[in-house]
Amino acid sequence: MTTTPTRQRPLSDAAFETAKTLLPGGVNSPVRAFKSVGGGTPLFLQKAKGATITDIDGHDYLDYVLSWGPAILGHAHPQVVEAVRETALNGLSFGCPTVLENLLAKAVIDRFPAMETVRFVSSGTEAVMSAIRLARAFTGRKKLIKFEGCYHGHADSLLVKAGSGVATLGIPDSAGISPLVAQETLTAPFNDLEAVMALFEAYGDDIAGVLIEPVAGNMGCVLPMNGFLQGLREMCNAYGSLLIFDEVMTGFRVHSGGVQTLYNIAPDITTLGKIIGGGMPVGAYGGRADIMANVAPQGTMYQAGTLSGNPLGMAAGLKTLQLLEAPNTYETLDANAKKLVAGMAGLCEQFKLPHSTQQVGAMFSLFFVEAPVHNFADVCKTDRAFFNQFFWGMLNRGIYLAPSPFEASFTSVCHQQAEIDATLNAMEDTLRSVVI
Ligand code: HOZ
Repeated sequence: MTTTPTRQRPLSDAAFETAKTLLPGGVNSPVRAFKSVGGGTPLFLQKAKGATITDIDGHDYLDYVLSWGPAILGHAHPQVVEAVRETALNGLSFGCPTVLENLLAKAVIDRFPAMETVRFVSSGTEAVMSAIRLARAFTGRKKLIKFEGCYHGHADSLLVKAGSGVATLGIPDSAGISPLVAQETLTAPFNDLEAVMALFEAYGDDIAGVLIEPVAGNMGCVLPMNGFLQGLREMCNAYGSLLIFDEVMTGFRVHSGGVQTLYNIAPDITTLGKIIGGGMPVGAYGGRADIMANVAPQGTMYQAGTLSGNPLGMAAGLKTLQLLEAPNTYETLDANAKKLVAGMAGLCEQFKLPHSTQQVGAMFSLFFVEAPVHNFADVCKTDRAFFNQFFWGMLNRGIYLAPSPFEASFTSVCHQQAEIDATLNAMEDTLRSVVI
């Protein structure tokens, strides 16, 4: 048995103590605080380049969080940074239309054929919040179906049985939300078409939309079973409800055209975020032109934003989408992620650990549960104490995995054979130290 190395991080410890006096919990977004892995000082970063992040104590880590998804080209890609720099020289924000918005809109529509027109906003939360308002405006109905363990940002009606930080912190439903709002959100287990059918039978005439992460990423990475997404499409058609794919995490990550292209299912509305901004704050929602025609000023569904379509976000997003068009990008991302996940599964077998791996394109999860994992209840069978030991063992060996079983991990074009080997070596060493 080896001993677990511990990285001393005195500057990070001090920064976190200061942060706790200034910010609730010391952070600006809950999962960053590492409460999910038993607390301790989170990473305080100084810089990032390619697949590597560097903390303020000077330690390097191979990064599988990648800013929670956007950094698919690796951190600080020189051409993305240059696009932002050049754009910034002409002004940071105008609150007026720019040609850059047309260019990014065209790039998105070209890749997502179900998005006939698109509206840019500043975050994934804003995109989904607007999409459900649009679904209600278009159908004249109130209720929404979402899935247990899916997270769609922090809008009131979506913090019901949500994943990500809400699941991590064990908060069933956020405080501060009117029961009147929450009662319009119906929930079903992921991958359970019968449960969705029961909701349609009970409330069908009042269901505005079905909202789903078509590959879940906020309860860890959980794939849809064969026929599940198609079944949702058919039920929405039968009841006149809109199918809304939240591809904030999966858009441009699992395929240039998202899960909907990979599985050939056309949603009515799509939401995007993360990669679409290339590291800058950008979100988007879009869909069928007759639905989008309801958005103001063309229609009466109001939604606005001072920083919407801001030039820096448009420039970073556009350059990122262009660079992702390089030949074989997605094939290589998928092949490398498969190698990594196969290596992880092999080590779990070697150490006789219950495990289930899920991966699609450049996102994956390793669950310490007996296979299969199809929904939130399955993910909740994770041995949390073991997960924590594993997470810290990896971090202390320079590998930063998602700090919660309820988050997916990500790879980038910079995660190649050398990075995979280093990760698997660290994992073997970690398992030697934590598996008794
Ligand atoms: N909602 C993100 C995870 N699914 C976390 C965002 C952050 O902390 O930056």
